[in-house]
Amino acid sequence: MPISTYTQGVGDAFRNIGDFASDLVAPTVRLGVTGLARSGKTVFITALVHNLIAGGRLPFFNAAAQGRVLRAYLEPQPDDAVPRFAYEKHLADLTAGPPSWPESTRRISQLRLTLEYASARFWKRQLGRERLHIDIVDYPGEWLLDLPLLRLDYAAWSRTAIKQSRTPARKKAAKPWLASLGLVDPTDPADEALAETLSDLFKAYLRETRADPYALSTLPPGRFLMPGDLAGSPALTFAPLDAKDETSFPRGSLWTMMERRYEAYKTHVAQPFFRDHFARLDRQIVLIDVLAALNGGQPAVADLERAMTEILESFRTGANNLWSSLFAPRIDRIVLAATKADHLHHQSHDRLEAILAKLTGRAMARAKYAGAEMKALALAAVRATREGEARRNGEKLPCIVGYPLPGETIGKRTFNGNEEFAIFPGDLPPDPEAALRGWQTEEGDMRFVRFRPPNPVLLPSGGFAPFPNIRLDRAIEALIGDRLA
Ligand SMILES: Nc1nc2c(ncn2[C@@H]2O[C@H](COP(=O)(O)OP(=O)(O)OP(=O)(O)O)[C@@H](O)[C@H]2O)c(=O)[nH]1
Ligand SMILES: [Mg+2]
Repeated sequence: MPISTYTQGVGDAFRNIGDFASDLVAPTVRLGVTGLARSGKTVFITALVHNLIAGGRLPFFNAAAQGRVLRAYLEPQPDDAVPRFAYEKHLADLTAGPPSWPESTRRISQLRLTLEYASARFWKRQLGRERLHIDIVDYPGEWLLDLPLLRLDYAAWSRTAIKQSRTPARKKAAKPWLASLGLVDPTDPADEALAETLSDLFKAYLRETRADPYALSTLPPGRFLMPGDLAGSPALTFAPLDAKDETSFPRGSLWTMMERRYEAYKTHVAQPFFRDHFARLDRQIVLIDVLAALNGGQPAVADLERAMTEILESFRTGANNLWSSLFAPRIDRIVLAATKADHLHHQSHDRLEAILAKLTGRAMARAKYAGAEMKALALAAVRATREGEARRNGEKLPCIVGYPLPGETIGKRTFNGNEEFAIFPGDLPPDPEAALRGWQTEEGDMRFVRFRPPNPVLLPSGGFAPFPNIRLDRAIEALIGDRLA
């Protein structure tokens, strides 16, 4: 028997054992995808999964570039109590005619993607193809803001929340809530209707600061704007009260009622999330809409920095107190990604990364200290624009071309969603510091136009071509590349 056939046979025997063995012990990596509302979580997960299943070109994802990813497919997820990420529905939206962005999602969801791959190591490869389960968990970044609450009692939280609402950036939005708060005596008897009114006014204030023209990031409690399935429950119907100089409150008072609900929120809402989901993550990507904040001007940027510092604080592992050892995740790699980079010409992508690094610099240094590896990058999970050159006043200028969403306006022009249009996005400044102080183009304030997703490309083999993207492969490599070695 020629030697090659012989070794082939041995290889096959090993391969069978290998397949069998990996069925029993296929390793799992739990990948958290988070970010504040509208930061791009749903689009990112859909594009990532579709690119892997459809075999997209991912030159900076080593395993794919080396042809070692043999197959990618979805499998039923192991956690029966968590809603499944509606991959098929989101994909259908993105590939419809005309394509549209998926709907906003308000709660946690999960999806299991399995990769079959060949190891990069020769001897491991002889044992046959390997399997890796990737459990992708999509959850609102707002929920991470609750971690500090676990350490605050109701009185301390009330003081902080009232102080924050009086800062210049928030004062105006908080006015109606603060006005009613001023009329309330917390020693008065508990009153359900009053609790509801105060809670609604407080939530309205938080909501307003998220919208234009404030574009501020949000404050805890995280479920006030992202209630998941808990909207309307007593654990979500409370608000801060002004204790003034009181330190003790009679039983049955408004204060004790609010305090009890605040504690219920911590015990029954916040803690289970950290224990059952957050603490089990291995890898994490945090998506950040840096461009929206730059668009909102200096106060929006400063506030995003605050929110990101608080969110990233949750990832500090190893700090030695009981609280952190209970809830600290075992995350050892974190990717921070500025999304929607397709709103910029490629010359500015590195600049966007530099701005993100600056914005999250302090928080990153602390997390590094705690042992997690961190990387900042700019990406577009679904690239809605292409680059072009346009002539203006006889000068050739780099521009981006796409289909503005119906209702978007530029000057006097309103778009219907079916016209391609070229815009000059303007360059980000080379000095990230300057961008954080407030970014202006030569034409004055930068204002982004939102584009619809690109036209889907149907493949002869059926199915759709993977979405064009910017640096999605680098994000995948940074998140799981080492697990496919
Ligand atoms: N141009 C462009 N727009 C994007 C991209 N990703 C997201 N967007 C835009 O951002 C919006 C929000 O994206 P989603 O993926 O739904 O964001 P999310 O974080 O899941 O939002 P919620 O579910 O509301 O928390 C989309 O509707 C798009 O308008 C991208 O890669 N390119
Ligand atoms: Mg979503």
